Amino acid sequence: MTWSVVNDGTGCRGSYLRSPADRQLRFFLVLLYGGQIISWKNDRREELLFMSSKAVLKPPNSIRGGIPICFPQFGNFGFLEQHGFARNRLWALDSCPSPLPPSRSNSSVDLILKSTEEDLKTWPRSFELRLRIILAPGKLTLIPRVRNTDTRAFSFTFAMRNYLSVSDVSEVRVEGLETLDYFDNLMKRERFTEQADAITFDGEVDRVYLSTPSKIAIIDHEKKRTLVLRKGGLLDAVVWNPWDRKAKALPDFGDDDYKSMLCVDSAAIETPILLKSFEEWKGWQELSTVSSSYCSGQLDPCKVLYG
Ligand code: TA6
Repeated sequence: MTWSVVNDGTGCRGSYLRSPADRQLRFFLVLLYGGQIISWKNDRREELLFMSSKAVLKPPNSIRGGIPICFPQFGNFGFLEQHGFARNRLWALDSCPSPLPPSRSNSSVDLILKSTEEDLKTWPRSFELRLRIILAPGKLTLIPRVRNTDTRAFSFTFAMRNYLSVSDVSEVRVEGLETLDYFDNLMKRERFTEQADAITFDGEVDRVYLSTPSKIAIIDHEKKRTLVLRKGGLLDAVVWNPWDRKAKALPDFGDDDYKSMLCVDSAAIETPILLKSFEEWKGWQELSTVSSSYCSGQLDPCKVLYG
């Protein structure tokens, strides 16, 4: 299995990594710009990730779709730019990734982002952010690691923002977050407790769910497909859909795009991650597809969530 590096020749977009199409392995595209996965397809070549119809794939903008990395700050939970700067930086191939347990899949790639003189002006802490991406049949695993290469301790918040492609968001259910507390970003981050037995969507939602279980199911009735998000080292989860008014207000978001996307992120927000000098933090998330849904009666969300 070989990876190919494609440079789009404009030079300003950095390079693509594309795994050659293989019946067993899924199509997959990651940009060095933002260290961002922008496409993941299943063996029916259906795109599983959302990309805005108005996305701009050029610096300095962040790319509205795929899986951007929010670091060293999530949202406006701090003094830095919204969602930090990692998503607006050119990452590199990590030619000598520090060891990780071998993955069963032979389709993995390692990316790295190191703090630059420029970064140190806005966030005076030196770091190395590594991202291992592993592709396996029906599964996409991301393993981020942050090493504090500074002489002082620092803390950060973090998220892997999963822009998921859905058939019709008003028909989607998210299970696994019931009864949890959450910060509502639409209500000045006031804290509430989820009363519903599943999250459904009929308007803008922008919430940070706190200390969630490690499994969350995103059930797409129409596509008879459930996406299962498993995560570790990332206690929180963000659920976001801008709905119509916010979609119109976002320049890089198509007016109707909100109908076919949902963000369900793995995150560390409520309790920032503290790293002493030369310490390293590791998190992980795995997205996998289960091809059935409630109405087929074949899928019992409880089985998905609780095994
Ligand atoms: O999910 C949280 C959030 O901060 C929302 O409030 C909304 O602004 C969204 O992220 C999009 O942020 P972005 O900077 O990508 O436009």
